[in-house]
Amino acid sequence: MSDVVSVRKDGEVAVVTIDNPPVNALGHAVRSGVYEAMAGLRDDADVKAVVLACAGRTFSAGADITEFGKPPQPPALFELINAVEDMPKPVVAAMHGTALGGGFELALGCHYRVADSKARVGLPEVKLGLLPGAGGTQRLPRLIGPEEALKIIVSGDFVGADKALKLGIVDEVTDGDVNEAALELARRLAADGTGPVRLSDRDDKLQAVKADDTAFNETAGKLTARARGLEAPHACVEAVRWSFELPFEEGLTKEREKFMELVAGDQSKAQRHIFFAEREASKVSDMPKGTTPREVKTVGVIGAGTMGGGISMNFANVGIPVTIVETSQEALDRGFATIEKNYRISVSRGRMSEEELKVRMSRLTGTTDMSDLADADFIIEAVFEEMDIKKDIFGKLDAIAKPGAVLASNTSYLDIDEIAAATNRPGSVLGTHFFSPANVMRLMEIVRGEKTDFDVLATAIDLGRKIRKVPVVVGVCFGFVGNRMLKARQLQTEQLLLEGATPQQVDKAITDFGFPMGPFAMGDLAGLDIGWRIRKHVGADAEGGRAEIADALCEMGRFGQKTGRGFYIYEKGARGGTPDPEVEALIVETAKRFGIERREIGSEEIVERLIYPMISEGAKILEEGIAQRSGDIDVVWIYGYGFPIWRGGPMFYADQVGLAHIRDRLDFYAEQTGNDALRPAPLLQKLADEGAGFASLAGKKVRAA
Ligand code: T1G
Repeated sequence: MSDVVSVRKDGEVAVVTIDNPPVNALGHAVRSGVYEAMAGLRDDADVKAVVLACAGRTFSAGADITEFGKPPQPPALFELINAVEDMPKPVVAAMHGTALGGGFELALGCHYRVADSKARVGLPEVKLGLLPGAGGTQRLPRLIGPEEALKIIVSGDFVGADKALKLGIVDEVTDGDVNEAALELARRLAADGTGPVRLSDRDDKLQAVKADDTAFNETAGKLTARARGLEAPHACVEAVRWSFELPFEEGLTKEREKFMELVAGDQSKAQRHIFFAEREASKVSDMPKGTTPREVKTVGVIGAGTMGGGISMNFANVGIPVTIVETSQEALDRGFATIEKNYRISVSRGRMSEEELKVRMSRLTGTTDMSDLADADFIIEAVFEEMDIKKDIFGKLDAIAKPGAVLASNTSYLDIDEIAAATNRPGSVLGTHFFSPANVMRLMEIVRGEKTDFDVLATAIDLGRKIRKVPVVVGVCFGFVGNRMLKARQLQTEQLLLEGATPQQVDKAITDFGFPMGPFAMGDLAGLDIGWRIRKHVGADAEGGRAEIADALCEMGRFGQKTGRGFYIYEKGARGGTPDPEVEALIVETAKRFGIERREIGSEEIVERLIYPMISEGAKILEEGIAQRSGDIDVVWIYGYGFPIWRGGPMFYADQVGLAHIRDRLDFYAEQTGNDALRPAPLLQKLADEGAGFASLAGKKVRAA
């Protein structure tokens, strides 16, 4: 046997065990090991039944994603699964942990399935820009019906053991040892002489939808409604349809063809890049091995405003009690009312029970006395973006917080080192930058100060994961990674208005590119007054450069959706804003005042003028070591700003476009606008000249020109 697959006999039952840490991915060695094991057991007359199990923390989590794009090595996963299904004796899958993708498909090739009560199953291939490519789109519909199968395959969501039992995905759920339970079932099957039940032979669950696919089509429409620009969800629907429109073998062949097409496509390459980049982004290259995070049992949050409230919810959601500090009871009441309102929305959508709402609210305690944070393990300040206020708070926290407490600021661009210097424990200070709405957006920029201790960094990363965020470790600079690049984009948005574009043209170009919203609609949603106040406070050139139009609108009290008017007009009950001739007149008049000759501007230029300066800023961020990897920057933009995941993030996208082209276009626009700030960053220039991409920097110390 191979060292990743073993076989042992227990009476008339053989147990085949996969042992390929960390997640029993079905790489070549595993596939050939199981293939050979099954071949040997097939003709072994002493063996009447087989159990297929996995060692370690989980049943197989699927194909080995690192193998994609490399020459295939037989047996292919679908061949292995067909061989398992063809076994002349019953094969029972024993599932624990997360049986996902090809791992779940392997279980579907087995004839019976037993799960432990905490197990989950799923087909998350769609999140990698793929579809289940080893029979899942043909077998699962035969097990639970096409409509239910569609929900699992197109969403990529995991299904818990109880629901899996209800749906008929598993035959048994056990609170005990799943391998024992599977062995028991196998013994019974052997004793009864019960043979294999092959899904490929079943079509009873397909009859209803063959007769009438209306409900199926409705479900498909709902599931793909938000698939903006993504190919895989539609491919999944097509493949599930084959399960009831074609014979099994034909459906399997077409599924395979579609899989091969998707796996070679740009979208899946981008989404697989993000899968690994997301996991890399919280690894700190110089962190000593064995650095252990401090234990966090209680959290303190200072500020119950939009951010403080949203931040607090993340901890209450995962059972960590939070003490929220505000300056007045009235501010606390407002904050708690907002939190409860947010939870009520989840209850009204059936995502949470009334009981759970009460439990989560019970984990939140309000106080106006900061000394109530004396025992908190991790304290997050989420007050106004004013350095003096933050330094004052950190000075007070330093005196109140217990030794070993971590002190974090949610600042979105201020200097963490300056904040840390307001305490006698700079090693315990860092930034935890959440993105609004903080209880929804998954990105968490962890801002590492010059003096931040490694275990403090590890604590913030570990806590970020616990509250289901995507932590990205970044360095100190104005705006860190995300907002610094957003500033580069914002500098161009207003310029484009003065040069000839309208807000709706810019927004449409960006939504067509794949963002959920354009910059002007986003500004109206967040409130134009936020940037306006910052520009007035820190000076236009510091925050986001000149924003004549936005400032003029704010002077007119047009803050955006909250005032009914911003760049657009927001009629009561209307979805989205409508263009406002008044705003266009303001733009024309302002351009005239600046002596700018307006011209027609196409969407291609708009995309280049907004995205390429961001990429150039990203190159500067890499040069300065503010981000460790280009993939970290991609993760920030995917999870913090809605950069279309099927483009892989700004730096991955740049490599797809080609850095030489980006360099040339930036030089062209710098000439055309007379704005040297548009020139390509030295690192971008260097890589372009070498014909390389940002990916070539992987694992290297970044050096500029
Ligand atoms: N292949 C290769 N490496 C994988 C992997 C996989 N499928 N899944 C995880 N890893 C690595 C991961 O990069 C990390 O590495 C380590 O394992 C721990 O993962 C034909 C084609 C299982 C829920 O999409 O969802 O089957 O950083 O940090 O938080 O139809 O991993 O330690 O070096 O995420 O406990 C479909 C992907 C594949 C499942 C565990 N399967 N994995 O989460 O640990 S395509 C998936 C996950 C397929 C077939 C198709 C999660 C997890 P490192 P982790 P975790």
